[in-house]
Amino acid sequence: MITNQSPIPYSLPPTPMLPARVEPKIKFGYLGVPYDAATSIGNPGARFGPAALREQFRALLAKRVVDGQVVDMDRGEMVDLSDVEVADFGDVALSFYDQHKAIDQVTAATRAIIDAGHIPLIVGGDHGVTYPAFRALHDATRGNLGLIQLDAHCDMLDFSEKQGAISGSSGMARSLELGRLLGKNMVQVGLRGYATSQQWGVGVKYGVRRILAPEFEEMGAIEAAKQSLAWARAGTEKIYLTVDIDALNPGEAPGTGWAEPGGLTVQQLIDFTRYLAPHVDALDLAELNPLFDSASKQTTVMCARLLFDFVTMKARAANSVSRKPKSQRKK
Ligand SMILES: [Mn+2]
Repeated sequence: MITNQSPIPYSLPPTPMLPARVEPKIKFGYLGVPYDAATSIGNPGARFGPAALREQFRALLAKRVVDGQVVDMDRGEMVDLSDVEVADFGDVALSFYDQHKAIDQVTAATRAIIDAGHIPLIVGGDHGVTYPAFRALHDATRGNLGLIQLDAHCDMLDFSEKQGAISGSSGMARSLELGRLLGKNMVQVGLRGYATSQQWGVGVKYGVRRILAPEFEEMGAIEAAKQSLAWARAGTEKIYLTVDIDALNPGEAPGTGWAEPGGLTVQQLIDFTRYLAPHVDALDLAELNPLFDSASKQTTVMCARLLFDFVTMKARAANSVSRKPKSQRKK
């Protein structure tokens, strides 16, 4: 007889990555989703992303934050992180034999982070992570939601014999079917190369907004971020941001599942994310693949920077709203 042991879907209580020095005002929750069974058509290895990024992110926080303070050199400004907590919720204990069970586990674990009052930082794994994590935010919210997706690809596969209906290629189609993500509040940024007419057509059918990679280049990162935010926030309660590493030029970010030619620069991604961060309620990073990263781990280090930016920009926005009069802010 097989004993049906219920898996532990996440680590509670979480362990601190950046402990708050006073009562925390903003809390972030790092959750790994070490799953890449849904990308069997690309490079395998995204399952090692959460552990690799955890190590880099933890080290970066430990090295650069002293006494709760860090200097944001992109702005030449001190950022007070003394009331900011970054907690590690561990990795989801995933089912590897039942994909539906696995995505339910990701939704439950993400929901636990939201319910604990932490802003989810969900780290894949393949891009199949977005649908179950976004579903947790959808379940926890009453109104409409916005979704901004940085990606080379649409991820709007309806069904295929190879990938079924749930995979790293179908997350955006499934998210649109949830009901309170309207096409006009979904923004796909960085699409390029070639897609099937089926996947392109899903976006057209729902009226999804798109900033294609050449358009992004033409607009610049800040204008693209402003436009994305305007679309995603119109009539919505919360905004979810998903970053597929293959949005970037693979020359700058080789550690990913599919080296799609062309793409955003790392600087553009940083500028885009920093602009949006104060308005984003949940973030996922997907398709970081340490097996294909360079010897210097440049893609993993870049992802740690992105998480750090997300934390400092949100902390800065929260503190400047509640503490500093406008006249004291640096122009
Ligand atoms: Mn993707």
